[in-house]
Amino acid sequence: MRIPMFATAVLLGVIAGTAAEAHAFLDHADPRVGSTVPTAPREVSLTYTQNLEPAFSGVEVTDANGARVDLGKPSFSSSVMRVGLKPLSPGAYKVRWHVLSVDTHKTEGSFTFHVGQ
Ligand SMILES: [Cu+2]
Repeated sequence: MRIPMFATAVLLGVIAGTAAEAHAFLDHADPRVGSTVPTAPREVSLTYTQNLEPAFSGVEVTDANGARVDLGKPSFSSSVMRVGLKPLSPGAYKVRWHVLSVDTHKTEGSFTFHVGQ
């Protein structure tokens, strides 16, 4: 029985390790990461792999000159963070986010999307 018990312990260790690493990573975004959208989006929606702690999470959207184009305070619903956008002209936009997940781990990242051709 030693081998099966050892195998079980290893398996449990793998499961625990996976849970500890399960921070809130960006699962998907709308507009999608790196995408080009034909018309200006009204908001950026970010969906994470875990529920978020709104008080310690935020997002900024800037244009090619570094000027803010988001409307400020994001809204939250479980694992989703949204922020409204000013009317965007064609061009490149950068989304910078940081979140604190309910497991108290911080993650951050950024990506761009394009409006227009
Ligand atoms: Cu975590």
